[in-house]
Amino acid sequence: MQPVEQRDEVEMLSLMLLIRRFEERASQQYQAQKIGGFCHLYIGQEAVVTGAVAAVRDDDYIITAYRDHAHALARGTSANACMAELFGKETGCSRGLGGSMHFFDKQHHMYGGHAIVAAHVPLAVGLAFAIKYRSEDRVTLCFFGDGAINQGSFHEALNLAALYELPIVFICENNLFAMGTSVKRSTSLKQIVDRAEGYDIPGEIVDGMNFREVRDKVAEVVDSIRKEPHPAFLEARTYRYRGHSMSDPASYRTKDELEKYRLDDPITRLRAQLTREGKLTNEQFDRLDKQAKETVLAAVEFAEQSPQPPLDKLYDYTYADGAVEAGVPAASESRKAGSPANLQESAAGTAAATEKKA
Ligand SMILES: Cc1ncc(C[n+]2csc(CCOP(=O)(O)OP(=O)(O)O)c2C)c(N)n1
Ligand SMILES: [Mg+2]
Repeated sequence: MQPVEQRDEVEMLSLMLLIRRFEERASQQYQAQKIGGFCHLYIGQEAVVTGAVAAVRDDDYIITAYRDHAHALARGTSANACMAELFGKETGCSRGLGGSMHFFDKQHHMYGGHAIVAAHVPLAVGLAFAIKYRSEDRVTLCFFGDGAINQGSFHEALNLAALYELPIVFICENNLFAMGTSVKRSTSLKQIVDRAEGYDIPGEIVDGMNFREVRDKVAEVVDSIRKEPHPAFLEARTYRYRGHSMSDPASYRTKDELEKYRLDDPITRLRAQLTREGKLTNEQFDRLDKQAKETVLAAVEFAEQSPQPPLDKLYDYTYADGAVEAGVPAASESRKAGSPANLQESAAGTAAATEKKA
């Protein structure tokens, strides 16, 4: 990708289209039972990650929660590798072992894909700590939902980031709901951004449906962090058009509310801005959309044709190298372990290893 200043807005619009079409197709493939496990769609929120990624360098770190397809695509992970991961295939970005919630792409500095709400926020702080420790001028972008801000790990992480003045931007994607719970019912604050104040972290609200506003604000904050490392907090106000996951009919909100946000669609908005300014024609837009759809269809074909991970890889990456010496059964041993008794033994081994370390 190009450096920030030259990153073309038409290119970013086509990235938003790719994300939108990818997820629409993923939804269809999920319903056709080609995709197992959970699947959370990002449709409606595209301007947040696209705007943020447009404002950073390729070697900056990003990390997010389980609504992660868009974050990987925005970072440059191919649609093929993303779709194959959804299909649980060996060619997927997590070798088919992670699935929808655990996209990972070290090459593009995308550090997940994390299913436990707010559990990745301390990891993000670890990434930012590594940057400072190595005296680099990178920045970590940590995305999370409104549901994360009341978790203990979130508070611990913000405290450390502030105390150590770490180069990190906390980006809360406030889509108004955590599963079916409205943020008004879960959070005592008038506005989420006020969370940052308690830790003396500068915070601002951005319109998460507006690509340009997100990009410009992230660029401004990142520029200041590169000059002098410090944490910053952005509350991006956005909306997910679909339910929490594929199995959620989203009956806790009204059609009118959904319609209001659809009228403010981030893709339509950037398209209108570019068209007004004479930078995009309708024919060009249609071509970009067609390309996005073709890329995604090719990704489905790629995922279909790709092999399953071999069975003997099932337990790989479960334990760190060296865990066996510490008392955890070897992958090859645990592979043999089918019975509950053996599984109990494994658990005992893990407990023994933990005890030894403590
Ligand atoms: C620690 C923990 N508690 C509960 C859950 C179940 N859970 C999964 S998603 C979710 C809602 C999170 O909402 P939010 O952070 O706003 O993200 P969004 O889904 O809106 O993107 C919950 C409670 C979980 N995964 N982890
Ligand atoms: Mg939410």
